[in-house]
Amino acid sequence: MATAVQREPAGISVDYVNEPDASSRSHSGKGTEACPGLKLVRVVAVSFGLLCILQVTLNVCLRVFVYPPAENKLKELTDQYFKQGWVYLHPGLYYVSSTSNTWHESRKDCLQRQADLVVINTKEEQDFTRKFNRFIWIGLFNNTKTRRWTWVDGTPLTKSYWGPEEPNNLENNSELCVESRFFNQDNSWNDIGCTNKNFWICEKNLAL
Ligand code: MMA
Ligand code: CA
Repeated sequence: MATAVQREPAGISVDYVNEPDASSRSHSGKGTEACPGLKLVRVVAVSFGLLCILQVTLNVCLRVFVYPPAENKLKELTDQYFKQGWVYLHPGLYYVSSTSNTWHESRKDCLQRQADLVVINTKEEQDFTRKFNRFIWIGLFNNTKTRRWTWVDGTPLTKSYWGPEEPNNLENNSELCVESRFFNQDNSWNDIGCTNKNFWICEKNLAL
């Protein structure tokens, strides 16, 4: 607080020029003195506000950088696979070959891609195999030990889409592999010798 000293011939007196007068001093001090809890309330309120802002910022950062929403994750993943020629058809990823090969070589190619020949569990998957107007190997084969049609994932055949008169084991009693052949029909499967050369579809299931 600035002070000024005035010298007067009659004696020395000190006048507080810039000091508020007594009445205003007592008035300004009155708020906090009369209500000392108010300052504490203000501090608490401001701290709470700051904490809220911090929390929101933290949540946004976690959302964006650490735990992005599932859709973002899926988008990132499918974008990566798309570049390598995979197609996303919920809930799996499918790779359609651009060359043809035997059933076993085709399966080997899928395994090298950390996938396997397609296992058809839904009508959507069945229709997908017909879209390409080609003979396509699927992951179904005749297990010579059990003599049952078996999927490459080990599950037995329940819902099937055999073409008319199929499976007929026509070729020398050795039609042990399955292709999607009659692509113009809902029921497109044919049993056929495994050494024939076809295009193939690999399937990879995303563990999300
Ligand atoms: C071929 C062969 C068979 C299939 C018949 C259908 C002539 O044999 O692909 O597996 O059942 O065609 O006509
Ligand atoms: Ca056949």
